[in-house]
Amino acid sequence: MTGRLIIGLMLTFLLGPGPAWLAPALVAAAGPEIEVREYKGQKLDPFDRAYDNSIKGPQEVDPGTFRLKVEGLVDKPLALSYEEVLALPRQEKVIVLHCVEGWSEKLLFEGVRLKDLLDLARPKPGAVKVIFWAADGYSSALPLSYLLERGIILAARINGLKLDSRRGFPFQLVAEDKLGYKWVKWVVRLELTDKDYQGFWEQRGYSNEAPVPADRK
Ligand SMILES: Nc1nc2c(c(=O)[nH]1)N[C@H]1C(S)=C(S)[C@@H](COP(=O)(O)O)O[C@H]1N2
Ligand SMILES: [Mo]
Repeated sequence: MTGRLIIGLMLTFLLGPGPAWLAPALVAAAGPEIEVREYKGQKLDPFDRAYDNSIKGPQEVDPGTFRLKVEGLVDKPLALSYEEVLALPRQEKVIVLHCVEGWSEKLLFEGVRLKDLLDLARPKPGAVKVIFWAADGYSSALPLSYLLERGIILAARINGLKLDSRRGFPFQLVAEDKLGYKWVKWVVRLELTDKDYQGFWEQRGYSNEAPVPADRK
């Protein structure tokens, strides 16, 4: 941030104010990203917060070497770079995450549809579940039909800002209508299977269906 500011000031000094057409490009290259806190009249919760309940804390995923793998019961296993994933059509939606601990947060998520991603991998007829594996060893599974029919997305941005090591870079699953423990962060691998699968919290007694209770909606 300070570095960008100094570079910006140096450019201004060296190049002068420059032609008007250059200004937006320089702003785009050097300017800080602005967080969206209100979307279509809805107030959003903040991107940054001190609270963290993840099993191993923040994770550093190297954007250079990272590949999102899609494996298991698929005709065409995938290993896509961050840019390749984001070349798919983008979608944004405001959704509330409800954790079993009792708190909730309303955020603007932007990402790609699981349907578009899975169309590339072509699930085999027997595939019924997708296990989401994360960089911290966490995992959770959801029915393939739910992911496809509900238009579920894998988010790369929250409130207009790119996910970071705390928020779940590169991707967080936006498991609408499901409790927070289904919203896998730091997603690095999808595994399609014909079996039932219990994730990290599910193995410890939490419901595999994980519906958001009606009184919390
Ligand atoms: N990889 C990973 N994903 C995870 C977790 C975790 O520990 N590791 N915790 C889950 C739980 S219990 C909740 S409530 C949400 C919190 O998501 P948030 O940080 O976006 O609020 O992340 C979920 N995804
Ligand atoms: Mo949670």
